[in-house]
Formats: sequence, C-alpha cells, structure tokens
Amino acid sequence: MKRGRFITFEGGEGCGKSTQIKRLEAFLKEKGIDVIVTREPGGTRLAELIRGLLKDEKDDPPCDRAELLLFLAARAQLVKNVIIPALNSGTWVLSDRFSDSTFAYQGYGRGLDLEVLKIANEFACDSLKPDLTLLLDVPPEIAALRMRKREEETNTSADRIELAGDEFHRKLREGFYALAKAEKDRITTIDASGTQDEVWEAVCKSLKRLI
Ligand code: T5A
Repeated sequence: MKRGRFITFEGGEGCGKSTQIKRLEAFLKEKGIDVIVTREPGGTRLAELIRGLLKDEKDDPPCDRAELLLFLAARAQLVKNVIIPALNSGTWVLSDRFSDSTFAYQGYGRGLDLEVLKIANEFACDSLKPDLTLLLDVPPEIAALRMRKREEETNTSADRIELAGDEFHRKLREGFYALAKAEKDRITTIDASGTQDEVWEAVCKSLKRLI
C-alpha cells in the first residue's frame, strides 16, 4: 500500500487556507484520490474540546506555556488517532495548520524558546512532518478586511488569538518567512492577496511535484 501524502496549509489569520483546502479536496477527489481534511487545533473530539478552550476562554486565559501545551496535546491526539492511520491506509491528509503554526505563533509571536518548541513538538507529533506545506502570505491589512467582512456576514466576532494585536501579527508573519527560508524544499510561499482563482492557480502549480 502506497502511503498517503500529507499536505499542510499555513499562514496568518484569514489568509484563505480553508477556502483553498476545500477546492483542493474536491480536486483530489475528482482525480480518484482518497483524501481527508482536518484542522488544528481540532479534528478529534478531545482536540475540538481543547480548541474551544484555546480560542474562547476569557475568564482564565491560558498563559503562554499552557497555550503551547494545549496546542501540542490537541496535535498529539490528532496525529495518533487520525493522521497516521489515514496516511498508512493510503489516504491523503490536508491539514488546516500544523507544526509551523506553533513555531510562528508560540515561538516568534509569543516569544517562547524555539529549541524547546522543537523538542516538545517532535514529541507531540511523533516526528511526523508534512510532505508539502503551502504558506499563504497576505498583508495583515488585507487579511483584517477579509476577516471583518466574514464577521459581518456570519455575525461572529474575533477570538482571543485574533485579538492579539498588530505587533503580534507582524512578528508571526516574520516567523513564517523565517520558517519558509529554512525549509525551502518543504515550504512553498504563495502570494495569497489576489482573488480566490489566482491563489488556486498558484496552489495547483506547487502541487505538481506531488501529483
Ligand atoms: N494556532 C494554531 C496557534 O497559535 N498555534 C498552533 O500551533 C495552531 C495549530 C486557529 C488559531 O490557533 C492559532 C492560529 C489561529 O489563531 P482558526 O479559527 O482555525 O484558529 O483560525 P485560522 O486558522 O486563522 O482560520 P480562518 O478561518 O480564520 O482563516 P482561513 O482559513 O485562512 O481563511 P478562510 O479561507 O476562512 O477565508 C477568510 C475569509 O476571506 C475570504 C473567505 O471567503 C472568508 O470569508 N477569502 C477571500 N476573500 C478575498 N480574496 C481571497 N483570495 C479570499 N480567500 C478567502
């Protein structure tokens, strides 16, 4: 049995990951490829409960270290119970965020030690690495406009992490750039400030080496 491929989508808030993942899922299914989509934090019952704590706990918000450990606990559960079994059975996995988000948000954004993160993350995900990571890069001003529009359309409001402030979002964008520079073979950066079709075209181009 040929192992499935593991593709992750990364980027700042509202960069358009979920939108492109839906398109890619439909595209792969059309090609007869078995595929599942998952998201982080989330994707199992326990990980979805942790997601609620991470995004919405306002009375007793997690401190930076607790936040890191909660993200990693959710990842450990998802990797062991969903991602590894799927890949071993030949199914492709598309994940809306994975380890790079931890390095960008908790490392570059919150300022936690990157070496500690590396060891803790490898432990959580049993050293699993994506075959390909697409980093959707959008200037924060454009992302903010998209998010505001979505909030109006869906009558929702920004969560705890989205409200972290401009400086935080600037630092995490720099973090994603640094990660992409360090792992050029795995991470492809895509300019995601264009239309959905333009971004999709770039996504397809970067998939060529896998399909
Ligand atoms: N986090 C996560 C960490 O801090 N550490 C970690 O280790 C991990 C795994 C997750 C939060 O957790 C943090 C990061 C996050 O803050 P989330 O709700 O899953 O929270 O948030 P996001 O992953 O940021 O997902 P979003 O749904 O907010 O953004 P997407 O998926 O990137 O964007 P999408 O596709 O939903 O698009 C947003 C809006 O823009 C429109 C869409 O229609 C939608 O309304 N849009 C476009 N508009 C114009 N042009 C385009 N090209 C567009 N593409 C999409």
